[in-house]
Amino acid sequence: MGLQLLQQAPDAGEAAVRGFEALYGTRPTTLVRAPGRINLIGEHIDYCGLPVLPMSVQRAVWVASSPAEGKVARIASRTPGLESVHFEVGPDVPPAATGDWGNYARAAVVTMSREYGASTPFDGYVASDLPIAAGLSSSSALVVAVSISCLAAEGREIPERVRLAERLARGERYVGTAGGGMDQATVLLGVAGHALELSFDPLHARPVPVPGNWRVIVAYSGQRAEKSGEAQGAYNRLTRAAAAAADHLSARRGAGARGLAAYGALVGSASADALLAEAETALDGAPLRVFRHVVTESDRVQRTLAALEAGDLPAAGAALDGSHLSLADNLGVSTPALDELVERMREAGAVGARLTGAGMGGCAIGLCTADASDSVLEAARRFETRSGGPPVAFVAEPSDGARVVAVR
Ligand code: NG1
Repeated sequence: MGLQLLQQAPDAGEAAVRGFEALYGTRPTTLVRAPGRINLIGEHIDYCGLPVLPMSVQRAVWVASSPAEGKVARIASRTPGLESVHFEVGPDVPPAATGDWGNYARAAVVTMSREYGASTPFDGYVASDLPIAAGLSSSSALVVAVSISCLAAEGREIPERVRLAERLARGERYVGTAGGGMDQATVLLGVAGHALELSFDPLHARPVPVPGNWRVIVAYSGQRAEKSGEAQGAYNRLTRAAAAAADHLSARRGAGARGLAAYGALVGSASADALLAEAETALDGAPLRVFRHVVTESDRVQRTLAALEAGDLPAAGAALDGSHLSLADNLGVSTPALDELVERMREAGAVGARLTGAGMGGCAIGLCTADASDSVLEAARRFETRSGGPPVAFVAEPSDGARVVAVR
């Protein structure tokens, strides 16, 4: 089924090359593919430095590019939601208004300039078969693809990937979201057929094979998951509440670590139940709810990891269901559409389902056996048709991380 969908999808790589030729009148010298990702589990905890379990998928953002004369990088697209931008290559490009997608391209070039000394202007053209602003990390895929294109204009190859992912996680904060490091790492470090156990500070990626009879269905809630304006504010408030909670508990214990950096030691110090009991006496309001989510979600990541390694699909499904509930109840980042979508997938045979990514719109995933995948996919498609959004539903195929592809 996944393969059929891939064949039906427009060849976005070819579209990037053709778009480039039509606009600039020459053949591009470089073509970069940067995949999107789903997060199997471990939501809203990467910014606490806690391990997460995402996988890169077959849908990707593609950038065709060539070095240019002058000082300006031009990045064009006809993909809805991605308008063309141009700006001088350098370390101090000012961001445009919050929510302007061009800020992701600026973030990439500013980071390449600051961290790798990039200074060569380039022309680029973006095409994508990854839905934009749907919670599948189109933003980080774009950041990674533009970064690699920027270095290619200087004649350089993809630098050491773990370091690059860490630098881009910091670099993407240029757009105003206090994000964690999951997305850039998954886009760069994905391995076909595998999920990634990602741990942070320092970043480490351990590929974990996905059992052959497991399927992950991805479907769209019909609501954009755009991190501009209100959604960006809500995301940043969650990170502040998470920091306040850890800060308070850590200080109470007389421990040295503060804020988000305190989570590693806190979570390692006691069971989830013991930590929650301690938090109930010390915290209230948003910090208590967010802490409850972080601690239980971290525990669910470990359970899912064990289930993945043991091929225990029901155990993984139960963890996914628990994650969705906590994201809805403790963090308030689900929506009625996401709640209904996960319910429809469960009814159709998913052993577990949850929103994926930051939430507040975007996509959900349903975990099922290969046998149940047609029925879950059908249910997801029926939901998408009813919700009136673009048809997105597909079977996720864990794919390799970003790469430079020969221009055909
Ligand atoms: P998405 O779903 O791509 O907006 C965001 C953050 C992640 C992570 C998730 C929630 C960015 C670039 N990405 O992802 O780091 O915190 O939310 O788990 O900010």
